[in-house]
Amino acid sequence: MDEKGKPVKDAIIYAAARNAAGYKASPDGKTIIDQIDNEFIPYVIPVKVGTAVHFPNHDQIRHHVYSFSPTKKFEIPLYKGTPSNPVVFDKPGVVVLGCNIHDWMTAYIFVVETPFYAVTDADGKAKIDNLPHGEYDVQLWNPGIKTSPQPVKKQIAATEESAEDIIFIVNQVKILRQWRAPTASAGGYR
Ligand SMILES: [Cu+2]
Repeated sequence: MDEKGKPVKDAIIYAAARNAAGYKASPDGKTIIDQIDNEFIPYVIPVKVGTAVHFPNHDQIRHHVYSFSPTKKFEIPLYKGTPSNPVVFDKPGVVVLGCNIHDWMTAYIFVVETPFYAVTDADGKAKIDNLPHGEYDVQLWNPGIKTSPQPVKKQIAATEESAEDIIFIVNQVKILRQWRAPTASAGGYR
């Protein structure tokens, strides 16, 4: 929740083991950021380092996907359909996506070194399932977070029987999303 107690949607929580040398778990399934009705879906997505992300375009018009973020710079020039090669995110950090044609199209890929993560829903809640035994640092990130003076971090001990509730109070700035995608009722493109 934020300082006023309102739920914070689209926040990523992730748990890093305090003692593990590294995780063997590899990302399961295919990771996709879709383009539907001139928006990226989902708006925020956590992925583990090394994950290949596919960027299919399900619109009838072309999009031009890019990132200038130091974590991963890339672009997929104007295209329709599914590009043959996914993009591999090989460093932890934030990647901000944009589309060269549609300024309002934005999404965030948050690359982490752990496979244990979840994204908060409209109620501001998220649940990390199947955490193996151990001690974890649980951290939170979302696009509007102010991380100073300290990143948000809490320690938990996961055991077989227990589920632990953690509440994060997030100090954040409001993200102004410039424009929405045009809708039929809004009269098309601006
Ligand atoms: Cu576009």
